[in-house]
Amino acid sequence: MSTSITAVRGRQIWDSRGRPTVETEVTLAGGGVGRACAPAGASRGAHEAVDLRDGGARFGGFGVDGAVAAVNGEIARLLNGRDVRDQAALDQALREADGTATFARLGANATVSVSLALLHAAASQAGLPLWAYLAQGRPVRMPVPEVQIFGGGAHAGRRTDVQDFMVMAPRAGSVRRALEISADVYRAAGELMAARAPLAGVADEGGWWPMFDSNEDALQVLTRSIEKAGYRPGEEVFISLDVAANELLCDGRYRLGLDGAELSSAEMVETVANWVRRYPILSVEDPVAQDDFDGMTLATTRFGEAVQLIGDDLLVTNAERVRRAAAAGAGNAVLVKVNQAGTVTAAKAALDAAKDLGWAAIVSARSGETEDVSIAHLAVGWDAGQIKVGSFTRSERMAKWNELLRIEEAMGDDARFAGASAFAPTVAAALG
Ligand code: 2PG
Ligand code: MG
Repeated sequence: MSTSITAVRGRQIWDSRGRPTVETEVTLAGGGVGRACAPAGASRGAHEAVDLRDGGARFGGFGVDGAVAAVNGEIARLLNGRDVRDQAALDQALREADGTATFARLGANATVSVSLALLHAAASQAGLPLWAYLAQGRPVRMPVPEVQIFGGGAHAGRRTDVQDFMVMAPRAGSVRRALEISADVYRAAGELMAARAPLAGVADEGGWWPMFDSNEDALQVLTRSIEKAGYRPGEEVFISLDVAANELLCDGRYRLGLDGAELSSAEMVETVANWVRRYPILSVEDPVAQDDFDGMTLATTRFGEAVQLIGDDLLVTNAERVRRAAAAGAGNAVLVKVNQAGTVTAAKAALDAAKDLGWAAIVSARSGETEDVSIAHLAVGWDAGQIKVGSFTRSERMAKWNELLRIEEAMGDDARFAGASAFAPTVAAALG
């Protein structure tokens, strides 16, 4: 059968932080080939699937010899001869073979590269681009990009407490236009920052390395950057934040080092609520820590009607946690990272759970990335509505933005920008 798996081959390659990562190539009897690379997070939730690292002195402990060996040995034996079209069954076989809840034995870096490579191989054998293979003829929307302008937190030596200062242009009408707008804002932000002090380069995801006196100072400069670029903040361009508040938690308190503040969960929510009131903020990710469902519920009650509230470390791309959060009114959107779930099928389940509940979904890159462009195809083919890739420099980011442009062009007249429809209903209504 042409869709039989004939080879699964893993190798060590290097990611955007110069750390080893796993790449897998899957070959089929019919000649179809799929290849995918594992990304790696820096601000990781305790409940996400875990990478297998060699430890020890070599490569700072980040080696992936064990994960590569798992792909070439146990996983290859498990998958050889099977039908690549049974993604769910193959992902389930990986889960059962691993035997842990977090892929701790085989490594999520091994399983995610395998799972995605299987998907690519199936699309290749079907003669379709991945997004079209996933869409199966259903109409899908082009996702609204979230583009980072300043990178902080764990991605920039904690130079700001908030991790990602991003922009969104949900009224842009196309990915192409949304990216042009983001490029203008990125450039304007660099000019404004250079006027204050020499620029200090870029952070892990390509956003300007932040040099601000407070977290709010960054919000002010970002708002001014939107204006300087010639756009109306809160109308044409909005701010999106990833607070990544899990990284701020210290002895049960949220520590904002830049602001000299130590806050309770309720005070943390109030601080973010004040930012939301004062700045054109449309979306906030992880305003509280990974197990603070109560804080997320409070945030949702305080400002979740008109503002997107995303769970990342809180939900870790886990369908069960999405359902638990929805039942508690804790948020209205899920970040979807395939490597948090460990397989394509588990990640899709989290996205489907969110959609069933009327929540929004954002397919996301990690801070450690490669030239792999799978997420551009997943965001389109799964009709996620939104995508988060990082900033507008560094080719591991640009590769994904550019792939979206190719997909949008290939769709031609059928291309439909998700716009306001990408958000949960109350947020979409507020956007108009
Ligand atoms: C996040 C991601 C991307 P990391 O927190 O959303 O910004 O970061 O991959 O380090 O978890
Ligand atoms: Mg996050």
